[in-house]
Amino acid sequence: MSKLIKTLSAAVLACGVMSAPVQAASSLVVNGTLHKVEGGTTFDTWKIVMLTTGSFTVDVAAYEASQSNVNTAGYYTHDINGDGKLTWLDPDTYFYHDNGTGSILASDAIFRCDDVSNNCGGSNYFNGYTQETSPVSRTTRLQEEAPVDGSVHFRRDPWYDVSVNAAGNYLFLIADFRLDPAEAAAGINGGDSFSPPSGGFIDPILDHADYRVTFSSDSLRFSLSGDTITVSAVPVPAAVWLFGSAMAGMIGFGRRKVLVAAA
Ligand SMILES: [Ca+2]
Ligand SMILES: [Ca+2]
Ligand SMILES: [Ca+2]
Repeated sequence: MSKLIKTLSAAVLACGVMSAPVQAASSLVVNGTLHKVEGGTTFDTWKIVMLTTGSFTVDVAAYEASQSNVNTAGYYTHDINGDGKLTWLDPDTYFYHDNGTGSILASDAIFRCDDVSNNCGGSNYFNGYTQETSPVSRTTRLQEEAPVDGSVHFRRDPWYDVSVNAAGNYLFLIADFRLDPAEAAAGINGGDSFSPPSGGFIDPILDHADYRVTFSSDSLRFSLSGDTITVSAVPVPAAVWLFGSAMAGMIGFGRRKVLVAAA
């Protein structure tokens, strides 16, 4: 075995030892349930720790019918989470700064996205942020894309691409339409109720509503611990570094031989 092949073999062996199993994945699905309580409805808060800048997609599926009125053409119901029940969350999502205190402050609100291509545009930023200046910005997907996003409602479930321009700690809030920053700070979506299809839907479930959120990215990785979602860059495998080093060594070795031969 030549010295070069031995070097490469050693690199591959080292790689086998160093590349520990990576838990982070290119997509992450979280599920939750919001509840009707005295005075309104609950909302959920997920922490998002952004270790890097980059882009990812947020895709919410919740409202378990294709239209909000049973008489609308194309109306059908679909049990998204397969629990045998139809529930009626019209999801409203928000990004906030995570101030680390456990309290949600209106002054930390960054943006809102309510629906596919609705209440998800330039005027739905808070605290003076704009699409251009926000540390986290988003661009809605379009209604005509909806058939592939896992949602069934014509637009109620938000679906958008997030651009993280500053690494840091953020909060992702999901509520029933709509959760004003003052309500988020107060801890309850005041006076809110879930919205079953109109037009004669019989005996709707109104005490709770379920949701599913899929985070995905071509260039970032997600991991979940409790209610904290950590988003990181795709790690460069140890094998790549070691192979690169070995190749550099080979090139240097080859070059020295040429120089010696030329002398
Ligand atoms: Ca269901
Ligand atoms: Ca919505
Ligand atoms: Ca409200």
